[in-house]
Amino acid sequence: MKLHKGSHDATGLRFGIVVARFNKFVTSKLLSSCVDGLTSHGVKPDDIEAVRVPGAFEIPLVARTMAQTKRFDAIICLGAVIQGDTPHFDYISAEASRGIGQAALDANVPIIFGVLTTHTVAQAIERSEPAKFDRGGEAARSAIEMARVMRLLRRVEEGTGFYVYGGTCSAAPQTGTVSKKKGASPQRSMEIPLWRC
Ligand code: INI
Repeated sequence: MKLHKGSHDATGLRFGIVVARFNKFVTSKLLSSCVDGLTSHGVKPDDIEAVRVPGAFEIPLVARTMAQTKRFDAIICLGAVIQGDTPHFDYISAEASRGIGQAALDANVPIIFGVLTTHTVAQAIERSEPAKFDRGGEAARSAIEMARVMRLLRRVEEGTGFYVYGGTCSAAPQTGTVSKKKGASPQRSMEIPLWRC
């Protein structure tokens, strides 16, 4: 069986980070452990660009704009929404998660949800701590894996890679046809090996 999946080797990949200033005592830790996570997997510091925004509510627009430039293999969103006495928390966290998901689909680029949504300040702090939950480092690893998966799938579109199926794996490759262009004639399509994994 040959199983292709996104690895954590990040050499040559480029990342954008959008980080909220609100609750900076938490988001600055998310940012530093995220950057550490990227560089420790081989990303060059020059291949990381970070943009600060006022709060989590502003993250989706900036994430989508960065993603649409096509200069990045993935965008990582970092923020901390902490529950208070009013329903404000619900509006901010719902809009941040919905908007970030929508931005990824609109731009067709992986956008990672590294926004903490917690009941207490203590929960937010321990989730940002590299020695505890390390959500910043986790966001970095998710971004690398998604960037690799998307590069792999795009190579399939170009006819130079292998497709990975969900479901049962087959031991031997089967042959499938991949069109180089949408609606291309069979003559302009190419046969490539497909492993059902
Ligand atoms: N922004 C956050 O990132 N986290 C919060 O906990 C938060 N709370 O609780 O209010 C928050 N509010 C600001 C919001 O994201 C916007 O920046 C603001 O409403 C201006 O649009």
